[in-house]
Amino acid sequence: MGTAAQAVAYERKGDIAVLKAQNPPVNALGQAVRQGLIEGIAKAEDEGAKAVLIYGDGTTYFAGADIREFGKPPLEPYLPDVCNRIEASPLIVVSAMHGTALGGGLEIALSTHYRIAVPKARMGLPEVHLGLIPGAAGTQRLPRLIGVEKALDIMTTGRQIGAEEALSLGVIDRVTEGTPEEIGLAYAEELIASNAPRRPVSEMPAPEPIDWDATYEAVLKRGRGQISPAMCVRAVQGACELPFDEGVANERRIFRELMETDQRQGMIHAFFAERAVGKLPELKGVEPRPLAAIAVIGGGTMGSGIATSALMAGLSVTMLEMSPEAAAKAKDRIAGNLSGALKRGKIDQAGFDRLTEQALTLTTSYDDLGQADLVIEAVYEEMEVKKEVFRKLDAVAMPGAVLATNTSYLDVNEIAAVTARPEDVLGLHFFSPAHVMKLLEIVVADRTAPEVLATGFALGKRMGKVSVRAGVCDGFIGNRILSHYRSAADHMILDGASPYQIDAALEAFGFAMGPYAVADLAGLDIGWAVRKRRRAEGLDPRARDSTYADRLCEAGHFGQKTGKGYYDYAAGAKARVPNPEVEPLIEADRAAQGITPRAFTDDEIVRRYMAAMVNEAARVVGEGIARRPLDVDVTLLYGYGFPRYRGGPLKWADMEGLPGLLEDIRGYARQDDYFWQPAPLLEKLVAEGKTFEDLNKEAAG
Ligand code: T1G
Repeated sequence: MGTAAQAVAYERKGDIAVLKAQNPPVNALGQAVRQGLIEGIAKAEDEGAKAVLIYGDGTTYFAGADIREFGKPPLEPYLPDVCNRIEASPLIVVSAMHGTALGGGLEIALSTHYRIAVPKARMGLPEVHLGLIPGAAGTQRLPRLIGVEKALDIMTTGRQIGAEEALSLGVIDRVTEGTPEEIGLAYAEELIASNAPRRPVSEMPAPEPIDWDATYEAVLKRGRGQISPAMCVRAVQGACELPFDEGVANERRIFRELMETDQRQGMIHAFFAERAVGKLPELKGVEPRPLAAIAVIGGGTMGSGIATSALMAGLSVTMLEMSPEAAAKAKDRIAGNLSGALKRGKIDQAGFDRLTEQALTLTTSYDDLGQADLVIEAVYEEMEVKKEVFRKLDAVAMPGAVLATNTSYLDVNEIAAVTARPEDVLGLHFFSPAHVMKLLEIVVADRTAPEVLATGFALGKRMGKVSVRAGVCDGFIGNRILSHYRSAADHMILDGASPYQIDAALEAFGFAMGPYAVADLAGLDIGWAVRKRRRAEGLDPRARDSTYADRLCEAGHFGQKTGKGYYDYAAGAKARVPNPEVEPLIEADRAAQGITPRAFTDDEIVRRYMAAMVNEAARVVGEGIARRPLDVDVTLLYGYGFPRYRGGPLKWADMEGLPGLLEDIRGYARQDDYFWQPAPLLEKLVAEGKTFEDLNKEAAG
């Protein structure tokens, strides 16, 4: 980052001293930037300037404290002191904001006396997404500016607000077109000319109090175990009940406590992991192929979702269905998806019309796929059906077109082998609903060319996905691990636990939904088909099997879509009413297997469930199906509802301690040495005293 003077350039423009942050890529408030601001303010005062303008060079105003400094000894000047120094200046200090003024960035702006932004600027206090709270008096200044309720909404959700919303809330004073420097200088000159007063926010009256305990409890419940949003309430309470400086000290105490938590470690890990996951050595210097027009084969739920996501990413889409009627149904599904996006404000009416009328083409002929840069098949999940599609594709797709299968577990090598261009084939495993779920597993077959992999990542980026490279195996990364930890749960049911206790225990651990509620949502017939396939392929005689779930499906109970599954949905999904038919089926299964049920504690349920997840994840990394442990973490965070504040299963395992987990697994193996074989990688790490994070660091080089 260089010296303070390099990090914050100082320039006089008449009576105005301009402090321009120069710390690419996001003007993070690293030590040199903080020092540069302090020195710049002092210099402006010494030189007798009448106003100071602060803005960011490049793409954005300050995007926050430098997250890379977290967990290391803090360096002076501390950000709260920088804010106080700016605010205390006798000069008028103006912020001109563009890009994303986030966290400490917005806190710097709140310590200036006037704030102007370009229309596309966004801002917020996203510290809760890092397991923290604002730590540079944001919890003290923002409520003074806009009131407690609105300030808490911004802080506890960590959401970004646009310039217009910020203006209407009172966070900023002006929204003006132009460059930050232009609009900032003009505003500063106007303020000087009108002899405008300084406006230190800290000197504004303390905001009106609210019912702090009720608000704290409500926010804590909404956090599903994450604590920092609720701690924002206590910091803001200090803004109402304490003098400013004591309120800042209270905020700092809470901030420092949170800095030491596993939740902060987990969430910072998630932040960097979701950025590292797209950085693969084999992609370095590899140019993706052009991506303007894609085709989707199959307009069912998945195909329509994929088409919707591509349309919203600005790609033109040709949707192939088997008949005009099916094509029309696909168009209705896509229009339905897009009207949801319209309602959520993701697109406007003009965008909706353009996407449905111009960007989308329907066809029933493979001949119309000859211009597509990339084709994704999303047809019935049956190998022969997919092979037939790829034989036809091979005959019509233009040379260099990327041919992708959306299969969720079938062998991509086998599909590629029916074409004369296996190097152009890869898997693009979207998650349903494909236009909403961010996870995309990019499955690399043996012959997939590097630029085809790069094209998969480029498509994922265009669609706003978090893409993870996966090797070919049954279930790739996520579904393979899911299948294993679901089996651990099923085994616990056979041995005495109930699906309802398991769901409750895992929701207390932080999952949005327990495995049986998830199964009801996805459809029990999916798992039923997998179990039948696996039995047909031949189950290892040592593998534990169960029949209660099959009996439930045979009774026509597929979960939410049939009104009953593990739960009875007559009273609605949120009611979580157990289906009384389930327990007798479980008891019959136990009796048939001669099992005497025993009690499970919630802790044991979580421990076994997580041990199975970590053990299979270690296998998936050890076999190279996932490149690094962080790839598994990102997959489980973005596709399987793993609680973000725990960082992902392998980050959680590191923080829990690998030796203890391995000891548990070895203990479970004494009861079932088939299911609970310790993963070789886990044994190796424990033997070498290493962690999964060490592997991530080794992979980063
Ligand atoms: N510190 C350090 N590095 C950061 C960073 C930050 N705050 N923000 C981004 N980066 C890196 C990122 O790792 C990536 O690095 C590169 O910049 C581009 O990021 C006291 C304590 C700003 C919206 O939480 O939300 O202030 O991979 O790929 O998609 O109260 O980055 O290139 O090596 O995400 O254009 C609060 C976090 C901090 C903002 C830009 N601020 N950043 O998105 O680029 S806590 C945040 C973002 C705080 C105070 C508290 C996004 C972005 P590399 P990118 P992008």
